Amino acid sequence: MKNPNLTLSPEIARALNFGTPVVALESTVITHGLPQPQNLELARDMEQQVRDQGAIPATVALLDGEIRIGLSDEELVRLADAESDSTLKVSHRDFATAILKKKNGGTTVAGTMFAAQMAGIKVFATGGIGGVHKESAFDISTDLRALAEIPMIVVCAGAKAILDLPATLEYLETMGVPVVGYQTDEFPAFYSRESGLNVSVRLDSPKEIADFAEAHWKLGMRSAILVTNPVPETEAIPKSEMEPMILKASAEAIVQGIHGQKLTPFLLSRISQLTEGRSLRTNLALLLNNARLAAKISGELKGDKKLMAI
Ligand code: PSU
Ligand code: MN
Repeated sequence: MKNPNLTLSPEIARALNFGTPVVALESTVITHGLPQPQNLELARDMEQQVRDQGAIPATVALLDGEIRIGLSDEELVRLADAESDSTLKVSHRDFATAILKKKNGGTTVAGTMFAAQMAGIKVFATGGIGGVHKESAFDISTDLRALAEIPMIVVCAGAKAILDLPATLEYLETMGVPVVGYQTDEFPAFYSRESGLNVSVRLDSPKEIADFAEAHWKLGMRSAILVTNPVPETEAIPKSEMEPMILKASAEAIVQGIHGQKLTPFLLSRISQLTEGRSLRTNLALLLNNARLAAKISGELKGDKKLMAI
């Protein structure tokens, strides 16, 4: 049954009807993850990367309390220009708040997966997923629950290195979420290509990833496939250089009592300051890289009606 709070842009509705490849894109990165004006440029560039690979970008967000799939350029500007304090960061439990209060909001990985699933989209590109935080054992991102429950291919550059990566991977294993390394055996750590941790399977082409997802879902599995795509070498920052910055930002968050939804945006912007913008450039590069790979994977799923009907 169609959800009255869900609105697809005409382009996305058409693409989904005709089986044209569609890639969902998140919007917390626009509203809370990146500074202005890089957030708007990035939103536009990610959409362009998807189009360049022959797929249609579906940026997901809340506008005036409506769940929107596929935004116009004007709408992207509205989201990017809004004060982050007046815009919600929308994960599972925040949708009803946004709807009731007619708010604008950026959807997190979990929120984007939830909405994209309602529209029947199977591939999604983001930067880095949320996970288990180091600052508090109980701060576990809803992203992990969404990955356990929503059948979708999620392309990321690993989990943000600000997280407890071993604990995050253990959680994904417990929940039966395959962690695919794209052309790598090692789980990438967002800013860095290395983490010292293993993925559950290495796959070397978009076609292999599409086939893997199909095999997983045909067994009756309902989880997402997490595809980890290391940031391009030219933009990567070695783990040894990132670690002291991460420790410093994390210690500051504890001293300042920052927790809950505000923690991830605080850590990202503090690390960007500490690296004098270098980590921001890395963040932008990996987002674009993930949009490209997601679009290629969506092309390999094209026309598979059985799969689209899951
Ligand atoms: N990766 C980024 N920038 C971001 C995020 C991830 O490079 O802004 C966002 C994603 O939307 C992710 C969210 O879902 O942070 C996780 O937030 P939390 O840890 O509060 O669940
Ligand atoms: Mn959290």
